Amino acid sequence: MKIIGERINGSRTRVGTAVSERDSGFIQRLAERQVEAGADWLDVAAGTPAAREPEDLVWLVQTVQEVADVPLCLDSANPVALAAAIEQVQQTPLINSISGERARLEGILPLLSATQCAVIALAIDDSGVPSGVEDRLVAIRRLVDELRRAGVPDERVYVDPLVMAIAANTESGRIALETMRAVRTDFPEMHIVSGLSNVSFGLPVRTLINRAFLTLALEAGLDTAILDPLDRKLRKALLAAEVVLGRDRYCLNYTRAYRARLLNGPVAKESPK
Ligand code: THG
Repeated sequence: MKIIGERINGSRTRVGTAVSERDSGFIQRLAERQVEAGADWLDVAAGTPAAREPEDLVWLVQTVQEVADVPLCLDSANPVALAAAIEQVQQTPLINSISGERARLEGILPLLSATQCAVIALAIDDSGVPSGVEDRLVAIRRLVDELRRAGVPDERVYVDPLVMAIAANTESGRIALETMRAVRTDFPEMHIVSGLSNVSFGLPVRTLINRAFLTLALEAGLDTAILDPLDRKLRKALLAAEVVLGRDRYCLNYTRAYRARLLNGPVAKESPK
């Protein structure tokens, strides 16, 4: 399982302030802590109006790269901001994201053809997020056709089935999971990615729902998640689920985490040599 650290997102109040005040120390601490906690990519989202976004995203990319040695996940729907950010990256980034919406497709496809960037492909088109599994697969297949025609190899595509709030529709969890299974079967070379927080929106104790969803999604084919790597309980649920699914060779990650005291509270000190 690969992790995209989600915390550097300008839609969060504190991060939005740091972006507008150019508080590089705050952003860099967030970057360092997420990498230490195991993030494989850092998501960067400026969350500012389109006119400001290119400049803000470029600042975020430069600021984060001064302290973090992982690739970035460039989180924007704006092709101008994405193109400017791509010019600055030190490692091949993941573009977050493209969709079947015409304007976005036409703006972002050329960036993919011209570079080695990987891309997150959202199950959404000009008529919105399709409601059922079959409709969602139709949208995904159309988008996959466009990506393949543009010469983007399947292994560079991360399909995001877009999980919706269960509080709004009790079928939302099941629809996302079934979409994942179908994508895994139909496009075995592609990756499957998802954010976790939408699923629990509007319910109490959201982290509990997020953990249940993550565990089930892993089994359904999720290989990459956009989440908060600093959330200890989520990390523990993930480590345990990977052991159960046989995806942790020799249970090495799990036992390492145990020895690093990440799984339980403090344990007795080892006796001195
Ligand atoms: N798929 C893709 N990209 C995504 C998402 C997705 N990018 C954005 C989002 N979803 C994932 N990123 C975040 C970043 C921060 C928070 C949640 C998701 C967050 N949320 C607080 C909460 O949920 O309680 C509230 C915000 C705040 O603190 O103000 O922190 O699904 N491809």
